[in-house]
Amino acid sequence: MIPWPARSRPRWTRWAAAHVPQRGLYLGSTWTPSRGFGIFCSTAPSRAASFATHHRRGVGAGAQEAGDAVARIRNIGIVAHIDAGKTTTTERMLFYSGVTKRVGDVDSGTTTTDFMKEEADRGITIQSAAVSLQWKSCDINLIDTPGHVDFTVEVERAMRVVDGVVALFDASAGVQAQSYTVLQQSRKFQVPLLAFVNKMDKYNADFQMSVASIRDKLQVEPLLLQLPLHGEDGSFAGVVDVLAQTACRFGGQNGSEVQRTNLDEASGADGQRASSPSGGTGAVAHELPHVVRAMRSARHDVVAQLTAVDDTLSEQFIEQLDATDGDEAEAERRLSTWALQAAVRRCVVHPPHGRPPLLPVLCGASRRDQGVQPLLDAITCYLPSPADRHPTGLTRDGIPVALPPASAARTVSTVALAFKVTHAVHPLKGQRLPLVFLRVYSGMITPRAQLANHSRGQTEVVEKLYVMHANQPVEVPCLAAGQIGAAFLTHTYTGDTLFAHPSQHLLQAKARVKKGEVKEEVYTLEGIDAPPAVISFSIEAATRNQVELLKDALAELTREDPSLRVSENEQGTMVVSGMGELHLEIIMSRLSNEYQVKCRLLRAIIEYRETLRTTQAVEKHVGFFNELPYAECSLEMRPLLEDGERCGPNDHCRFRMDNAFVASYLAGYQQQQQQQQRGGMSSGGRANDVRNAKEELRVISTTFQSAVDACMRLGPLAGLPMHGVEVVLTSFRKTAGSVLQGKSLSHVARSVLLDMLRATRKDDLALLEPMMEVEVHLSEPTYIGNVVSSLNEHKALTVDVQEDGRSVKAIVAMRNTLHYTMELRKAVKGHANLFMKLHHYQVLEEKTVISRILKNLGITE
Ligand SMILES: Nc1nc2c(ncn2[C@@H]2O[C@H](COP(=O)(O)OP(=O)(O)OP(=O)(O)O)[C@@H](O)[C@H]2O)c(=O)[nH]1
Ligand SMILES: [Mg+2]
Repeated sequence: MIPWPARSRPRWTRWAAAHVPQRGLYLGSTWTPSRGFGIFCSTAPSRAASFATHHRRGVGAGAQEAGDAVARIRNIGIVAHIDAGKTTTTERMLFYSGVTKRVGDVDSGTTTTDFMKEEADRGITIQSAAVSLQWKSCDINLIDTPGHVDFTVEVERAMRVVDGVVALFDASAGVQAQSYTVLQQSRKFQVPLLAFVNKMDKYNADFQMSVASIRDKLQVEPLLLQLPLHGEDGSFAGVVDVLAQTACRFGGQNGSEVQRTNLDEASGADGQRASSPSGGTGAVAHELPHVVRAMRSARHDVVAQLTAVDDTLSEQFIEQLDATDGDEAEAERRLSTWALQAAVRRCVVHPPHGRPPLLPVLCGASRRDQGVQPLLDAITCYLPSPADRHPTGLTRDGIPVALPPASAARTVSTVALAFKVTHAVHPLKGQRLPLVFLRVYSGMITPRAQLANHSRGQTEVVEKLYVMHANQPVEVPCLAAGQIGAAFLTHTYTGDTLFAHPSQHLLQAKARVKKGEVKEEVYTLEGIDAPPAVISFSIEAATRNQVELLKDALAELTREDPSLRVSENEQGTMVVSGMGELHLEIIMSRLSNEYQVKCRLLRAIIEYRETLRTTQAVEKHVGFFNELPYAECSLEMRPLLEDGERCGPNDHCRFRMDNAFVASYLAGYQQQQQQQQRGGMSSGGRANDVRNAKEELRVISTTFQSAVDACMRLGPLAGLPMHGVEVVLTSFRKTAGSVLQGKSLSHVARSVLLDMLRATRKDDLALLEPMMEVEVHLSEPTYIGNVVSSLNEHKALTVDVQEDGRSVKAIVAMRNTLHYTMELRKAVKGHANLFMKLHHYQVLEEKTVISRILKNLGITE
């Protein structure tokens, strides 16, 4: 649920079209729980007024205006490793664009986007939060995401709906573990990127090292659009804009005044002299010649990188070469800032094929109010609008199809994706209801619209529409293509697609088929995947009265957070599974603070598994149905263990048919039919026979696969789920009837599999334990020894200190990682970040541990 802070009660703002520009008055109406609706006016273009103007562009606007409005939208995500400064940068963006009147601070818990109590208390982001601002005639919708690995689903769903990403890096650390992960997520959705090397003010900041690590670790070609500018004492003093050939310094209240010095004209052709200010306030006496030289060299590199991939810029460069009699330096100088910026935009929005993508790199220090305005300029200038993106949809058969370009025209079908759910008190109904965040891809959603949820086969009626400003909803008259907003919806979950078709015209998209392109109906958009949980605990309500409250609260929380799972085991104990200790710690805190539920986590549940050590076979087993022999089959159960001791996390139990068996089954079918033909019986043709045989094989395969799924849930050794087993069908023959029936065959498949499992000797089985990959990153490398010894104390299987000397990777049994986060923090005095994920399952050999597990499961040897 959205935890409304005590100091700012929910204020639902409803905007009438009431902007009176001549007199500078902005009118609106608000709803507060205590006072109801009221009209107010302001002399400043407040945040809500700007929303109103922005959203009015969609309503009743002509096609041209609506198209322009889409082109002016920038839906942007800010991603990075934990603590890189995403929230601090967002806070500066809100301030410079006039949305906030003061700059909030992460360390004192006063930022706009970290509004949850848990976020303010810990100084970290837990949930992604959306804010909107206007910058240079663009409407920027910004999603500030968390950097901690436990909240990775928040990044995943933000990446799914944004059109561009700003990736932040800590200038003293370069690419860190989670920066790599979040960038992989953005690549998955092919979202164009900008890089911002933050914290340039730190004593150990190293711009060149950061750029090198971006190049090496992310396999991109950095495009240095800025260089850091240092003061006489060596401290960070601003940025050099390589394309515009200016030096930018930031002064005034919180760096809100940008002073630009032209480096090109004033420095003269020899690059020796100083410069005079151009634009901005405050004059800068001179720039050092080495700054000018560095800028020229960087500009030369940028031109070379861009002309290598962009034909338009190459042509412009050749024209300049002709005009300057082949003087390359002069031709480069004559390329306008605008031409270079346009080329950067083309390369970012449509990355060149067959070579590493170009990644524009900017730098700054948000906490020192340096470099954020140029970053906003770069967002508007280089990142795509919804009109530049070509999202894909899926047909009813799951075939990917390209959606038509984003259009808000009334004749176009409306399609939107629900990417996040929170709970809030409905302003009119007074009840807590799911508030669903939507990204509109096509058409327009208006109040009272009826939307079909194809993902769930339900229909929803939208009442009112909102744009969220962190935890403050602002009512808007519509949500048009390209926009991000929210509505109270009952049946919609994260990842669901909502549709409305004008006059029953289905949304058509182009699908590529062998003979060209055909129009296909778009049925859903691609959903949002939740990562598998890595840690489970049993949870118990403090009193009997609290049990139902706990269940209801967990139901709400799982709806909000798809990476949280709640289940009940065979003993009726409730089990919560999540992405790590911090994730579950936050859930417990929310249960107590938001839901006032008293409960506690009991034991950690280690997800042990069972597996097979040696191949088991059954020959010509006759399966019965209704006491009559139905089919005769031969099966093998084969272990998927590597080196007899480990298997991957995705080596789930599976079924397949032996290739030789499939070939002989098809051949046998044909032979049988030929014999029947010779005996004078009609078979309907050879092609038909093969089709029937293939259909039978399909039925056999799906039936055996579901039998494997069902039978392997309880292993024969300790009743634990089985993992890493492959069941192979080596022969099959029907002994009764002519048509294979799924139900009868399923009975046979299950009984033969259960017989095989029961007959397996204990020595041929083993317990598997989950092994975690633990990654520790240190901000202070002196603690590396403490980390290595603490990992060894926790019986790590392997410990590798990484090349950078400040991170360690280790493989540790999950049972030894419980509470490790807290212990590690103490050992290194808070200078470490720890990330864990399931690495593999390992055969458990320690007799004492095995007997303890069996005892805990109520099995005595
Ligand atoms: N020295 C320095 N510190 C900074 C800068 N930007 C942010 N910080 C500090 O870095 C810490 C983390 O900042 P956040 O803005 O919370 O970082 P984040 O990336 O949002 O962190 P998560 O959301 O928790 O992943 C805070 O203590 C900030 O004050 C900067 O430019 N220079
Ligand atoms: Mg943050």
